[in-house]
Amino acid sequence: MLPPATSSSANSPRPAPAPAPSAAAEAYVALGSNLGDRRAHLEAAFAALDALPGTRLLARSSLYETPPLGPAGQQDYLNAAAALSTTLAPEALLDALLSIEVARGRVRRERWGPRTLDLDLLLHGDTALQTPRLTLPHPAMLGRAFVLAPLCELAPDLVLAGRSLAQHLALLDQAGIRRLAD
Ligand code: A4P
Ligand code: MG
Repeated sequence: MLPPATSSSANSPRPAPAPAPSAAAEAYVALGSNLGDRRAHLEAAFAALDALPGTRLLARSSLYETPPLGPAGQQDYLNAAAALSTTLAPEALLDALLSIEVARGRVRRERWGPRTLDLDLLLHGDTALQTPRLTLPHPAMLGRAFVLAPLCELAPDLVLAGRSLAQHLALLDQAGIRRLAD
C-alpha cells in the first residue's frame, strides 16, 4: 500500500528563487570629442548615457576646452565627465559606451587620433580589474588634467591611490585647460 500523501512541502519541488536585483553602482565616465560638432557629440552622449538600461545620469560636469594630447595638428578637445548610477556590470557598461561612440560616427584610425566621441570608463564602484578589454580604475586617469578637471566637479573628495582627486589634479599642469560657461 502506498503511504498517504502528505501535505508537507519538504519534498515538493520549490520554484527557483528569483535572482536578486543587482545593486546599483556609481560609475564615472570621461567624455571627449575633437572632431565635428564637438558640443553636439557630448550633449548626445549625456542623453545616451541617461537612456542606457538600468542607468541614470546622476550629474554632469561643465564642458572644458583642452589642448590635445597626442599627434600634432589636431583640434582642441571638448572634455567632460558624467556620474552614473547603473546596474550594468563593468564589461556591459563598456560595451554600451563603445556602442554610443559608434552611433556618433566614431571610426578608430590611429591611436590618440582625432575622434568624434571617446567615452572612457573611469570608475565602476570599487571594482578593480584588468582584462584584455577593460582596466579599472582607468589606468591613465590620475595623470590627465583633461580628465580630472571635469571629474573634480563631481567627486573632488573621492580617494584613489592615497589622495583625493582634487589633490591629484593640483599636482598636474593645467595650462591651456579652459572651463566653458554653462
Ligand atoms: N579599455 C581598457 N580599459 C578601458 C576603460 N577603463 N575605459 C580598452 C575605456 N576603454 C578601456 O580605446 C582602446 C581600448 O581600450 C578600448 O577598445 C577598450 O577595450 P580606444 O578609445 O579605442 O582607443 P584610443 O582612445 O585611441 O586609445 P587610448 O589609449 O584608449 O586613448 P585614450 O587614453 O582614450 O586617450 N587629449 C585631450 N585634450 N582630451 C582627450 O580626451 N583623449 C585621447 C585618447 C588622446 N588625447 C586627448 C584626449
Ligand atoms: Mg577611449
